[in-house]
Amino acid sequence: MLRACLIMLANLQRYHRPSTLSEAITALKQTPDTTAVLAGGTHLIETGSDSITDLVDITHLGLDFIRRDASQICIGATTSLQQIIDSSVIQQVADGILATACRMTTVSRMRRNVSTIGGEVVAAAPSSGVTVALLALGARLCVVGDFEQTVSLDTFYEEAPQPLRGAIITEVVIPSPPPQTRAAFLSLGAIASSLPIIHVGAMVALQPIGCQIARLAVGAATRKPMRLASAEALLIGHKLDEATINEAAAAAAASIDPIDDVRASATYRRQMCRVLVRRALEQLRQ
Ligand SMILES: Cc1cc2nc3c(=O)[nH]c(=O)nc-3n(C[C@H](O)[C@H](O)[C@@H](O)COP(=O)(O)OP(=O)(O)OC[C@H]3O[C@@H](n4cnc5c(N)ncnc54)[C@H](O)[C@@H]3O)c2cc1C
Repeated sequence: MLRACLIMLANLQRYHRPSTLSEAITALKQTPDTTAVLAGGTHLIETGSDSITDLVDITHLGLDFIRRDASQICIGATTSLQQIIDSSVIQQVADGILATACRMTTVSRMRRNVSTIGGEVVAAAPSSGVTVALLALGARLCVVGDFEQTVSLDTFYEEAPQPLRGAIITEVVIPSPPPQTRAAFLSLGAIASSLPIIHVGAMVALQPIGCQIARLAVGAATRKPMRLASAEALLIGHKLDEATINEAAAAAAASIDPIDDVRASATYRRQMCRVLVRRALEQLRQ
């Protein structure tokens, strides 16, 4: 992949291979406008930007790990999608929706062996189900640059312009879901191997009195992956009965500004948002 990157980036002048995080940050800050982080490199070779003069390879920094403690699961930024699928820790968290999303994001095992969770989050390709599952899981990012900070993934996508110049995502952190948590990830494409028309991720913590936590997210149908806040608000404190589910699904569909392209019209995507949110919530109440 490195060789492909070196060929595809026409104006590349320097390749940095730091062995510590602080060396990587220093290299990034020298020319922040024209330096890119190299993780799996699959997005970089696809986009092949002429403006990139420097690559900072972060694959030797020990950032490929999955750790769980009582309150959270930490996934290092260079952990590959296949490592996530194979992790028994990830399979046990929230009905394994992150592993499902990694599997459904691409049928190519070769790409899953190379693509990293950090690259997936930053590239935020419309086809990525990983970002949608992470939003439903309430993920946060550890970002290290001039200083270290934690950013929620929804804030990361809401903020523009891209806040990552001169900084590196080191970890994706998923809060441990409370007991009685159920989650679902649904995806719709013309055929299984084609680019998706819409992804929906849902997570609820169900109590006898109703939903204590409710997170819904959508991707592929919208320009950026996003939470469905108005639909979530309708679920909090309510049981997942037919009326609540239908109301939340309608609110979800009304709240998005769908893409209109060759794969599906905006009208169809809005309708499918309603259908997939309803199906996801029906799945969670069973
Ligand atoms: C043939 C092909 C098929 C593809 N198919 C799909 C698909 O089906 N679904 C899909 O979702 N995507 C697809 N992609 C896009 C791409 O693979 C993904 O967006 C993603 O997995 C990139 O991860 P990476 O580790 O390879 O990232 P890179 O290419 O290494 O990086 C992606 C971007 O993120 C930045 N970056 C990476 N890691 C960090 C970090 N830790 N901190 C800060 N910045 C960082 C890089 O500088 C770059 O701008 C495809 C790409 C190709 C080439």
